[in-house]
Amino acid sequence: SSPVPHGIPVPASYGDPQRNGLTANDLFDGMAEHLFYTLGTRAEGASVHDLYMALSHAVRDRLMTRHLATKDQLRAGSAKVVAYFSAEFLIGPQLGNNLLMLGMQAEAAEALRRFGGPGLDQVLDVEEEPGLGNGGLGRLAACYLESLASLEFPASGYGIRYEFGIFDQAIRDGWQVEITDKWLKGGWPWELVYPAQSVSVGFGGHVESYGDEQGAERRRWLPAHRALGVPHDVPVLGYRVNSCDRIRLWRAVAAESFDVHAFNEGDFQRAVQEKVASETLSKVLYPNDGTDQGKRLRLEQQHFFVSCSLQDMLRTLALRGAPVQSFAEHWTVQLNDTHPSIAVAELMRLLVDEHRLGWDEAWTITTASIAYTNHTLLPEALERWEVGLFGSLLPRHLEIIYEINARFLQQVRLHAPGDLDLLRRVSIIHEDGTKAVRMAHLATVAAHHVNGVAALHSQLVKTDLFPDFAALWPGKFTNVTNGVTPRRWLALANPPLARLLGETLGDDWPAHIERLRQLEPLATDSGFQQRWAACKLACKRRLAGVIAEQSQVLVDPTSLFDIQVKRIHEYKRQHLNALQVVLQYLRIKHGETEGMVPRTVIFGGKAAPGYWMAKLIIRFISGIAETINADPDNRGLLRVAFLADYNVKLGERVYPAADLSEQISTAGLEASGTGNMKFALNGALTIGTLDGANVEIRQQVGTDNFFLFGHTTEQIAELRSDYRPWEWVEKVPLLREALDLIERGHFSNGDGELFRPLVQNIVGRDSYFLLADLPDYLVSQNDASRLWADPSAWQRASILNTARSGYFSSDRAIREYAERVWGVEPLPVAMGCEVS
Ligand code: OX2
Repeated sequence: SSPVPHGIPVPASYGDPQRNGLTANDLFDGMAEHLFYTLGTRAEGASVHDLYMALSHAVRDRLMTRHLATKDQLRAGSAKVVAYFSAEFLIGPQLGNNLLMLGMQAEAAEALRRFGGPGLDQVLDVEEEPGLGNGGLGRLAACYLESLASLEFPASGYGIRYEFGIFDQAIRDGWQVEITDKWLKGGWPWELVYPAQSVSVGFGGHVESYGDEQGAERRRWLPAHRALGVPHDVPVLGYRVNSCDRIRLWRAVAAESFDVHAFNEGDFQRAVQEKVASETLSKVLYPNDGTDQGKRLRLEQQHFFVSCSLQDMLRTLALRGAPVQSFAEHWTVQLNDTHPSIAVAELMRLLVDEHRLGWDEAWTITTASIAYTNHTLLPEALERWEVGLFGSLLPRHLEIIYEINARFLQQVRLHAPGDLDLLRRVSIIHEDGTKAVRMAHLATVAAHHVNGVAALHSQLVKTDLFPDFAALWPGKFTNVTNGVTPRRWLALANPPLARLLGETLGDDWPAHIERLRQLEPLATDSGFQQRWAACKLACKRRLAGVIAEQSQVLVDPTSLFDIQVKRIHEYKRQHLNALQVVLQYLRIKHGETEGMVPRTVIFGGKAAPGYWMAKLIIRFISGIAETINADPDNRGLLRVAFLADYNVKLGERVYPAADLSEQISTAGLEASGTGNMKFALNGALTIGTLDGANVEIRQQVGTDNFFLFGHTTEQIAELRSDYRPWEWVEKVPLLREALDLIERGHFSNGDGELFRPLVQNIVGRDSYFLLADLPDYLVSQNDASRLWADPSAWQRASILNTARSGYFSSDRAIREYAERVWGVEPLPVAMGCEVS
């Protein structure tokens, strides 16, 4: 209950045009006020960063009325709310996006003009991006929250406010160097802190039995220590609507800031130890994309944010005056991979131990509210926690998991009497060798739906990953193909194209992405093709500028921009692309340039710091770039660039500038991909395997507008049993020579050792079937060159790629989740003030 009685007038500025007005005038006044009162500086002499902060605060003010109205409506109502649980939210820069959502880009530019200093682009450029994710999985969570808000679904993201996000990547002497990401150093204006809503989370300790008032035996957990989670909310405004959801990120602080007893005894170090240990929980993001390190701190992080979030959700239930029994009617929880799957045990513990519900009732609530998204089939990514470690950190949760497992296995016994092998395979506890908790099994047993992230992947989840579970519960498994938000990835990232689309489809196209279809008849219109090409060229010029500034490499914006950006992984096969580049280079050296067109091959992506082969691949790309770019024989036919520090901000420069999108993973290994969608949406043609969402992209855009190559998933499976990569070497002209050149140090200033492990990896084992796919890949690359040589045919295909990519909007994906998984309805937010 609030100490301030109801009926007190809201602040004068709530709903006041000064704070909510969307004109350049209002924004200018807001900025002036924030420069003075918030930043304590004067407009004269304000730095670019000061202006960024002032503008951000002024824009944030304009979110606040909507944000509070969204919250008020939620608190008062009974609508089911989506809780999207994710250890990663890769939200990207906020200012430009919020201006777009509010429809105030021009106003912001005008307000800045009145200060007479730097322009909007310069101001947007100083924003530090919160790198609170590794790659696709974290970015997906951000796109989904944006679509949830834009479609007016009540929702909250729940995650961790890492003090240090994904490292910044520098390239030194061709090697990746990791630099600590200090995204908070200049102050980050996009979060709202609510210390009063902090919650306490336990770790370690032991469990004991006791008799409750009714004389029933109960279990209770006595944690050895506790940490506090302080909520930091990032508002997520929907596109031109009042709905302003949030991502609630938890920061860990010590329950007591220091041990007074130790302090009094003069042990100053021990006095602050607890504080340091607690804060470590939200200190840093693990920089592995899709691989699991099995570190204790990682499990602590997972439990920390999940426990905070569930307690927070139960608290809002109480605010609504609803009983805990109705949890599943008020909340639907989506687990973004298994990282938050401890939620199954924690929700059971909260319901059974803290709220004293019976097991069966608690289990009904838990299974009615939790759904699980699988993002990978790679065995190295499937989380398992050694029982010893798990039990020492979360003893009560381990008990609960054993109980869940016992009941589940009994169900299996009834279903398949005597099938001991089945029991062993599906058990939540892995029993061979060191006992471990299989988190994917825990999530699958509890979830009401399990989905993969592309049609092919969801199929493989059923047939390869969880065939036993799929036989037990066929209706549980489903597919929701990933999507990306067309606001950030088209309207914001590609201003020239956004303008053209506005003129062609009407200004509100970003809210109605299916309208892209209306471009189809224009695909052969030569006037439209020319305008289309002009947009692309402008974006390529912009990217060429970034490359020149970053690496002093000059690239020709009229050449074919052939781009592969994503985390560096052997299964994603950046080294296949690099090998192809070396072969093109040899063709040039041999004067066999027939059919070649001027190309700029661009790479970007981070390697996990402990992933040695991925780092060597970066070194290899740097090596070929250096050698090839310096070779005068090129005559402008081939340039190679490695873009350092690939992140959301750079992505906004990259996708719009691409002609050709490299999606070349070994079939069956990339669950979906989302970069592939961003490229196609921006009119790039894909060269790709039948993997992940590539399959659906090809179906949507048309097989003629997609360069397909490579073995299928089934063919790869067949090859696997008897694969001798060295036998494939002779099938490719120039390949022997290329491999020799690489080994002899042609791309490493004569160092004949450096790339030997890479060559041996490929020729010796080739676990990712580069050589088996190489011949076909080269054919497809030639097809791409041939089409490029016919500009009108290329433009047509490019336009059709955009026209037919509306399916890959995260709006479509979110509607599918809402209908088929969550059972939630939009809830438009009513508000006094108008949205433009
Ligand atoms: C990624 C997948 O590798 C990628 O294919 C997918 O598009 C993305 O998730 C979003 O669904 N960590 N990252 C992923 O999976 C895991 C695990």
